[in-house]
Amino acid sequence: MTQPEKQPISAQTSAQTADRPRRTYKGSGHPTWCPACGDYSVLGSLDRALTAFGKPEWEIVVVSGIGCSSRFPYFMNTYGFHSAHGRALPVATGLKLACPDLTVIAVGGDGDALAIGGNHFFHAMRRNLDITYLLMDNQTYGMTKGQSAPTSMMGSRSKSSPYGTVELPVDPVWAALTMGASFVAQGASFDIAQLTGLILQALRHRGTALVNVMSPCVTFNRSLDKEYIQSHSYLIGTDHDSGDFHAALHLVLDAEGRFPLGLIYRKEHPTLEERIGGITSHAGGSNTKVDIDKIAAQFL
Ligand SMILES: Cc1ncc(C[n+]2csc(CCOP(=O)(O)OP(=O)(O)O)c2C)c(N)n1
Ligand code: SF4
Ligand SMILES: [Mg+2]
Repeated sequence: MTQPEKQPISAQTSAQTADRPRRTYKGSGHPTWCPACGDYSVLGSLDRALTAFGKPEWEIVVVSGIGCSSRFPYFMNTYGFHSAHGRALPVATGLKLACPDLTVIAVGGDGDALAIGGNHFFHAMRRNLDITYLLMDNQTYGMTKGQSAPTSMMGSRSKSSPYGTVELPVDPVWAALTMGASFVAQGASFDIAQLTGLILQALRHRGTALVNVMSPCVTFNRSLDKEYIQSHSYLIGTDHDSGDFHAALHLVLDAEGRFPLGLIYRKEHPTLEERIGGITSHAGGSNTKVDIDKIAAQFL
């Protein structure tokens, strides 16, 4: 694939895509995930969703923490930021506030999002910054070879819990809804068509959009496989009103303990950027954009 010419960010415009349409947002290198890892399908789904979204790659940044899933930015042809464990969301927050025109996509695993990054997860959900968050839930710490994670099922055995976990799991969907997220969806890595649609809706949503993806770790957690996910989930019906918060909570509290797949909740309200912009103008400040090339020139 032809790589785009490098230009200063300020000189690049969306119009450039008109004469050079992109076919992929994936990088040229082959991902280093294990064969059949669920994260491959998430990468493919994001690639398809971005193609439909239509922004050029230099207006997109993928931010991650640490973990197998957090290696994502290496496999993309967009800007990327591989940060520290649990810190994808604070980095994404800073980026979006500094460069509001960028499409910011945070990605990471269940450990990154809900253990070390749990604090950031909850506050990001209530702040409603205009970003998309792809959470790849494999119910384990894949990168460090299979310890129990906050989403691991109670009683499940792992290297760190040889007699079975004794803690209740966190449900990222429930957590996001109750912390005020304005868009919450859930997909499975093996259903690329549905996942692509959910990611596209998340990208188009104005506000924090969480897409929780059941993405099996075939090496260290074989109990969460396609068969398990299919038998413990259900597709959200077309009669569900995604603007109804109570109906969304009701979906998650399925009487048979199954988890919903599809768009669970969506309601637009002012974003963090808009609310901060309001404060800045009240305080007599300016929302003028900084000249990033000028700042970069001081250090390069
Ligand atoms: C501060 C810090 N603590 C611990 C680690 C070790 N560590 C690296 S990845 C990881 C967990 C990854 O699990 P998850 O976020 O679920 O990603 P996965 O590998 O499953 O995709 C841990 C504990 C670290 N890198 N940094
Ligand atoms: S260890 Fe698990 S999560 Fe990591 S790449 Fe392999 S299959 Fe995927
Ligand atoms: Mg994990």
